[in-house]
Amino acid sequence: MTYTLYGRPWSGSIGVEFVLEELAIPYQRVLATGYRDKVEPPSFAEINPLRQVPVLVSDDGAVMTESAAIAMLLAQRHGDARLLPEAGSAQEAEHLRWMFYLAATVYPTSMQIFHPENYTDEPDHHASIVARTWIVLNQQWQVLGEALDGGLHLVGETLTVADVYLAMFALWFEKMPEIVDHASMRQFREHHLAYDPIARVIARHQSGDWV
Ligand SMILES: N[C@@H](CCC(=O)N[C@@H](CS)C(=O)NCC(=O)O)C(=O)O
Repeated sequence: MTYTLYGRPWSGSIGVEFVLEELAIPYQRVLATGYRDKVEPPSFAEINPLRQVPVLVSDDGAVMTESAAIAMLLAQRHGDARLLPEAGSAQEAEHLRWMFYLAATVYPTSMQIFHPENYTDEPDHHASIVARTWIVLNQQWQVLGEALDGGLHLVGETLTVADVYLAMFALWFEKMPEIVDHASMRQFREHHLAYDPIARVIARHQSGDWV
């Protein structure tokens, strides 16, 4: 099966790219821009009425949205499920918990920092929203750092899709001075962002050769 990934450089689609590359799944990228007014390509608004990326379209036409769900689906379908803990194990439950935490808690908090304009009509309020949200994000960072506890994996001793997905957030905040410096998160970031295929995806974004 091959896929089409609708995304934008450095956006939430990069976490899906990490998974696709890690599992060596063939895919093509389509740049989706102008999500507010002028959507490019125009078909993107029909594919995802929310006009958000990432969107993954399978070659049978099936549309999948929600970055964490896409990542989990790919991990289930490909690579003999090696990125997922054993079905029925305690680690499976733990893994599910972290995937939801990242998608439902850390992701929206991140968006509030990057796009305060989506949370108020008052430009004067942007700075205070962002400042308050940094406190929230840094609490979440501590929680993640404590879960890692000096290790390189959120769950168990091997790479799971939760690690690959967490690498996206580690990348987003890598160079931001406001992020709390947690030793475990720093070690996680240094290891996983330098790990090929994640490093290969990042290099492609850095080179501007996204599509
Ligand atoms: N819950 C969604 C969130 C996706 C999301 O917020 N994507 C951002 C880019 S990182 C976007 O397309 N924002 C445009 C908008 O929300 O209007 C997911 O995990 O895929």
